[in-house]
Amino acid sequence: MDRASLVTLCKAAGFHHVRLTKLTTTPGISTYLEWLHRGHHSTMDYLENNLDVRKEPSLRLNSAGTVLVLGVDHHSARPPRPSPLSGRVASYAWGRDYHNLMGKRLKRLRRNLRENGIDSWGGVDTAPILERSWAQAAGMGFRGKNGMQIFPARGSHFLLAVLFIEGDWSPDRTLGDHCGSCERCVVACPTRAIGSNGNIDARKCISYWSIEHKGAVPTAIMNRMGDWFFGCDDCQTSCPHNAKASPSVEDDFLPKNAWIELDKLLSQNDEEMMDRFIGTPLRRPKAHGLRRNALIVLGNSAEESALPIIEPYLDSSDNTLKQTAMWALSNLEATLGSLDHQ
Ligand code: B12
Repeated sequence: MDRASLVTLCKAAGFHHVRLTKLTTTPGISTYLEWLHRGHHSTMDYLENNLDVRKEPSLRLNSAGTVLVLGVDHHSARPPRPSPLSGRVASYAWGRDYHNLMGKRLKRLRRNLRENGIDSWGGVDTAPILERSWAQAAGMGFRGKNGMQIFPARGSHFLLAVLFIEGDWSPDRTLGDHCGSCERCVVACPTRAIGSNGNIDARKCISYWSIEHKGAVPTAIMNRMGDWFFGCDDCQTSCPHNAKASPSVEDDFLPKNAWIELDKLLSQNDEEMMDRFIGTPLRRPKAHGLRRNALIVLGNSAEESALPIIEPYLDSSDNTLKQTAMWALSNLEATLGSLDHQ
């Protein structure tokens, strides 16, 4: 198969961006190991698994010669806040879960490649693959100071999948730095999670605490979460390359869950909550994590009407929810008190 036909096959499978690079030892693996060594992955222990494959993907497919880096745009404009008691959701999670969406496309692509005699191995997000390292090597954007892969003047609102395939094709060009002296993301990060070289300390990242972490969130983080209910996009919305991002063509990424009305959410039982978010990333923290996040946002809301929604959780038999409610109530009362004195 020639290169153009390969790219056409990827696009026909539903990937908007396709880049190729040669398979080598994973570039950036030492950065990754150092990140783990410093404990920056926090409780995400699964990131320590299969380090041999992360370093040498050829261990899974020793006949592979090329890395296909695939991207799907998910951007659309944020709709207005529906009510004062609403929590903000990171844009990648506004619609359908990208693991399902891109996973299906990957399956289709792999089947088509196999029909052409090309074997492959890869994944979306969860496989032991350093996706941004390969994206950086293949020129699927450049690595920004916020750690995101960013297309110059087109932005970072795209999600990645990586496929290791048999055969050799000419590689795409790696992109150089387009951040220059700009540090808007570093300044915009509410918790100072962005270190040098775009390394994110997950122990400070709101995305980690609101999506991945189970249990109580430290007070210092809750104080800074503002209205972020699920994930955080501050390091992306502050980036000038995202200023003119064009909307995704995917109906599945339309902003269905850009805001969650927290009073309505907390009136639902766990089962209703989970049913409501079937097929979306919002199920990841489970009902317990969503309740915790809702209480945090209400505690930061400066809205008196949030008080009676928080109060019942002061008697919760669940320690995390009880502690979070105690913080939320005292934070909210302090804010309302200081507003009264203005
Ligand atoms: C764990 C994880 C998280 C963690 C940790 C984030 C982090 N920065 O590491 C948490 C939960 C905090 C998180 C948050 C988010 N995530 Co996340 N996450 C991942 C995951 C599963 C692994 C990332 C990882 O390995 N981190 C470790 C660090 C060290 O690696 P890295 O930042 O990817 O950098 C690599 C390269 O850039 C390179 N490198 C870095 N510096 C240097 C320097 C040199 C000299 C060289 C040679 C190489 C090099 O080496 C690094 C290691 O491979 C990937 C999917 C995957 N399998 O890769 C998604 C992924 C990175 N996440 C993604 C997204 C969308 C997000 C969020 C935007 C979600 C949100 N809105 O809340 C935020 C963004 C936070 C941020 N600014 O990075 C996308 C990013 C797409 C893109 N365009 O870049 C990915 C790729 C998922 C996907 N399949 O699309 N995430």
